[in-house]
Amino acid sequence: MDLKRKAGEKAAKYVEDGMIVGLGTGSTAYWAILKLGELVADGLNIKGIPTSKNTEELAQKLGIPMLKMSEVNKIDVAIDGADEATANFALIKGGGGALLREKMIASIAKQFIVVIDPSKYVERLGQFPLPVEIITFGWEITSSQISLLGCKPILRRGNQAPFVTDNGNYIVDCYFDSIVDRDGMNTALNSIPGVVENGLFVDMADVLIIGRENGDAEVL
Ligand code: ABF
Repeated sequence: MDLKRKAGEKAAKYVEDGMIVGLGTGSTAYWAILKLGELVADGLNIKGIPTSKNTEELAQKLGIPMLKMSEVNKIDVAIDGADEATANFALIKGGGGALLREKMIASIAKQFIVVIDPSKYVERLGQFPLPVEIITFGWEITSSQISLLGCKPILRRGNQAPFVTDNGNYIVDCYFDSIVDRDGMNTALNSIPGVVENGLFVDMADVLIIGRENGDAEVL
């Protein structure tokens, strides 16, 4: 079985009847949402909070009832992917462009479950460029301020035009050699005027599930 699928379906097992579930974005969280769709069809009573418009469309197609973020103040379980994850559950997220809503949902989840394939499991964060969501106004200035933190920010583009997030903002993908002080970097980035949020998720994940070739997915 596909390693992403193994991880995603394993995560779906953490969801119980009556829960409010954060539904992540990306091709690994996809499998958890697909499994939840099957369980809902079999009578599981849950409400989903999607982290992106793409996920909202998928959940809608699957018949998973949803709530708006404004209708909840707590989430029981959030299931989402990541671009990099370390043994102490530090994450880089945002390759899918949904990091702001993902971080908001992860921050109010009682249990935040991250699902990855083995290629995302790294010794140290930073090989993957760190996505940073910034407002469009004066984005060049914001980007140059970010570069002073020791990285090379590149405006994310989709077929020539700048990529625009579900929140109407831009993303710069920031190339660091490596990110040692994750807490410090998270704070430094978010204190730059014009930065909305960044893809460093530090001390947020509760469970890390890795799809493995042999046997069941590994749960850390
Ligand atoms: C999303 O999942 C993003 O935060 C992250 O970039 C992406 C990983 O995608 P995939 O699971 O497709 O590798 O939550």
